[in-house]
Amino acid sequence: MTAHFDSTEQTLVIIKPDGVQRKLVGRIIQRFEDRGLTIKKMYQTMLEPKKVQEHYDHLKERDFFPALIDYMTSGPVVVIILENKDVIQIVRSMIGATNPLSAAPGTIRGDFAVSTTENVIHASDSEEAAAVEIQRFFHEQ
Ligand code: IDP
Ligand code: MG
Repeated sequence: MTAHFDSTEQTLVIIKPDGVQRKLVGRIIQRFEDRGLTIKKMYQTMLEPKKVQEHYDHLKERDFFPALIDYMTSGPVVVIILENKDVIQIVRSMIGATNPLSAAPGTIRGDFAVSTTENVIHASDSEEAAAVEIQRFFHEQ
């Protein structure tokens, strides 16, 4: 195994329906390219409720879960694999906190979102999550 292979990591990003509807796709991708990250794969689709339920399984007991599923299936999303050394942590820091009160200005959520639910973007939060999510959203590609 080469050092280059060892140092390369992938993460899964979803530009959520509000991001696509508000025509933020170009500006969000620009941020990733400006940072130097590599876009490996990308497509636009309408998500099936079943796939969103799977994706947010860790939240299924929460009262906002039905609203979250409705929101995520309300319009097209853009699904992206980004690649770079340490890309999972880099992208999490670029998207900002889930709570809009904590999402720092300069982050994607801090610049484009004021809602806890409709917060423009998803990104994998660990190596384990990234592997599962890439398989979930790209196994047919
Ligand atoms: P993350 O997207 O920052 O990783 P998670 O806790 O994994 O945050 O939650 C997944 C998504 O569920 C959030 O991005 C947001 O759309 C929604 N969500 C999370 N917590 C809340 C909440 O307290 N109220 C409403 N929606 C929430
Ligand atoms: Mg999460």
